[in-house]
Amino acid sequence: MAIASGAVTVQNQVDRLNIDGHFGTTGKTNIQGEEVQKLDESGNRVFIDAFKACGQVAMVGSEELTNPAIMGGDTSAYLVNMDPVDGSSNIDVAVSIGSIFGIWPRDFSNTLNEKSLISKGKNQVAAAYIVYGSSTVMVLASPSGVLSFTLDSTTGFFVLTNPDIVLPTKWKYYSINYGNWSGFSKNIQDSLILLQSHYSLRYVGSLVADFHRNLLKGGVFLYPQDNASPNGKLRLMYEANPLTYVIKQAGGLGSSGTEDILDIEPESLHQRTPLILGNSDAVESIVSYENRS
Ligand code: AFP
Repeated sequence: MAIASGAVTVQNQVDRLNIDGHFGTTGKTNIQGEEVQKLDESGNRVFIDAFKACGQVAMVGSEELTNPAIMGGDTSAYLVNMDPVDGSSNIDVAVSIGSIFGIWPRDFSNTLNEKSLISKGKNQVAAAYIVYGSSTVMVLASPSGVLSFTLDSTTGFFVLTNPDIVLPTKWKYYSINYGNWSGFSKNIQDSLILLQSHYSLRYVGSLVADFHRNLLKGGVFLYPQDNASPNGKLRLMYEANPLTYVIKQAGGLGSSGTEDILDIEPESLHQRTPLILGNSDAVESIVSYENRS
């Protein structure tokens, strides 16, 4: 409910971006070295306040916070890692953006500190994301499956619109930033040549929007390492882990190219990872290409 109410507030901010002049940068740079957009900052605050108010969350790690936000009481049982506004480069140009959340259980036998947030993806108990696009959709994943809600802007409530999301076996899309081609390994280039001869390329530049399309229609998203980003660009704790949790519940896979994303032993809150995410057969074939000698 905290994620849902936060999403309604952020959606209202997105709707009024140009009217209220709430677009552009804050002039600040975050721990990733990226310019912080005004919506990044306000979106972060909205979800931090929503988690504080719900009383169930003990600590939040965020793309927009160098150090985690500690909150909640002695009984607050969950830890959250989030990307409050994903796809910042698309905010000012009215292209779909999103919010991503990974939810881990709190270990009450340990002192609460930043290390508490740095836990393997497979320890998540749930994950969620929001797409602020042609419609506003909230997708929730838990051991009982993946379902989605759509925001009814007349009532301000999220309505259940898909009770059982399962990845279609027949897939048609692949998503990658071809602009990085020259920095890719020969094996990745070869796997892309194979993909381009059978599948359609779709790339929005907002991970959550590219992921959502591929989840519903079938497909694979790739952000492999390249010369510029030898560890990949995307963040393990609040981009790769939550979305890999979702796609696995829906019947797919997420890999770094060498291991399952959810098995990666994390070292830091903002670490990056290469990412291949989508239909299992697509991910397995790209991984086998990538590891050809
Ligand atoms: P943030 O705006 O949250 O940093 O997200 C942008 C992003 O991490 C992800 O949403 C996109 O898939 C990817 O970066 C786009 O990167 P390129 O501009 O290098 O293609």
